[in-house]
Amino acid sequence: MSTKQQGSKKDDGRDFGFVDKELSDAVGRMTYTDILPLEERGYEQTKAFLLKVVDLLLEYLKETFDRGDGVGAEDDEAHGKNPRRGKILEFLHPEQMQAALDLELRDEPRNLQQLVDDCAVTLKHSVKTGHPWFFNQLSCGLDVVSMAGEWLTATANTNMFTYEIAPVFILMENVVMRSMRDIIGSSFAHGDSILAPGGSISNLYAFLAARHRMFPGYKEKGLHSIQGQLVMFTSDQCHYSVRSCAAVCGLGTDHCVEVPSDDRGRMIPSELERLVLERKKRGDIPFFVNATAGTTVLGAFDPIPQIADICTKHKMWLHVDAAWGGGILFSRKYRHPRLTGIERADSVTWNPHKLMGTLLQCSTIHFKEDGLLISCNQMSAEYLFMQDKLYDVQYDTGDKVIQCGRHNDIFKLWLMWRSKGTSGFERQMDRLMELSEYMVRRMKENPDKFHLLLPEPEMVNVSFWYVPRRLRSMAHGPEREKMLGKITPVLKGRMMQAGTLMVGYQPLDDTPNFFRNIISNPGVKESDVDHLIAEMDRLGHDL
Ligand code: HLD
Repeated sequence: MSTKQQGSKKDDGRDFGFVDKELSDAVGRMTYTDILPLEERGYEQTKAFLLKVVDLLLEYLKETFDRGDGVGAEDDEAHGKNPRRGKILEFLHPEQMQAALDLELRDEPRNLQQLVDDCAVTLKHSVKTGHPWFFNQLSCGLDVVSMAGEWLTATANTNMFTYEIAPVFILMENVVMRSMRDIIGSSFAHGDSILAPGGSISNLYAFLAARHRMFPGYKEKGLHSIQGQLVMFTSDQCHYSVRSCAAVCGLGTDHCVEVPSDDRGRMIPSELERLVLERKKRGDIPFFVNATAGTTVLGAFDPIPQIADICTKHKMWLHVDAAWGGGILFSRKYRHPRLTGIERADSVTWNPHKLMGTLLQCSTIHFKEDGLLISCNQMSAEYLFMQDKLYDVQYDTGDKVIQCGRHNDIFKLWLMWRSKGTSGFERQMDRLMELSEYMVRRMKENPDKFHLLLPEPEMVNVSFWYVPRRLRSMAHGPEREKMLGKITPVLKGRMMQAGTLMVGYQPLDDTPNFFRNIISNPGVKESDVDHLIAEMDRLGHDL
């Protein structure tokens, strides 16, 4: 009897990689009741099943680093060339993907061979975000040590809310958070930190702590305890999550004031002060300023020292959203002037899953003042946070946060940091910046084909238009930008169909669509930048 349970034309994943995907017939026919935990004598078949899954993961890893040049995934003598060689993805439209995959849940159990095939099919159709030609997102790359950490985390499968059930991980969290605060600056040494599910929630924690610090009555009494309209300020280039704080926390987005930025995307401090005074004159209460260290599109750094002066003068909380740019703190070469003054902030968001390359997701929020998180968020759930436990309950973190269960996002970062050392992160940041400088240089060498929006980007964001042949002799101006803006998504579509390059694009205010390239994958080399330059031209010259 075949161990395969479905006879339809759906993709069975058998052509994914060259690894032998067949479990023995006996094990392949087994189901979940024959392995751990239900079958306590089922270790051998459990192991056989898991080793097959690990084989598939390693195959995916090989493909992730395969540029099609024989490095990474090997071809197989018996089966020929891997068709996914040098490809980031094989694009299918949602309805094609739907038709290709069997995703339906059934009443009956599926056997272990089917589950192995399910894993193969899933990996086969996934986008290899660790591929060196994937320049699409702020988080690119696949750090192998961090991945090993994630595997361990999944197996240890614990919740981070109490020391009781996560003793080692809680202590690691303390060590890593303290190290990150030390890097922000000595003024943060005695502060507090927590990991959050994403930078947006980290920013929300900053908002909540700031409001609690200034209006401690809000927690019990709510909106009526604040006599006046709270107002927050952020640049017009900030991450949209800052505006979301205003919506979620009852201010309303009208009271999240957008401060104009300069032509490089940096908040203009004199505009901030003007808008603060304007709101004060109306009787409002300006209380929170978000400075962005590394904007999403242009990678701009708001001038923190000047913004900090205004915050001090008007008694406002200063939050620095360094979700993106935080990694640069490691670099003595690039830290200044970009992040100069960050130690004057009251709170800092910093996402290791972006520039530092920790696996998704890993987001942190740091406070200068200790005790605020617990005082702001504590609900004292009696069934979890008993005060008469065997150990010092200060090690329980669950009552500092607005969620209850908290995923273990620390081990993969801790293990990665152990592997590189702090100096390794510094080298990584310097290398990413140097590679971005190389890309800018290469584009400047080809001014007919590439038009840079910023000739000297502050970070690893490189924003540009690709210029096809027919527009190369046209003078650059609003007319040509409009045409390039129409070509950009078409070229992106071609990249995805070819599967050989992924670069993000977007419009920005009145500027039509342009590409935003990100180098945050430490596996990228100069030759990958050269590939990008050549591939864009190959796919786009006739547009
Ligand atoms: O908000 C964003 C978060 C990420 C990320 O965590 O990779 C925006 C982007 O990426 C992005 O690539 O624009």
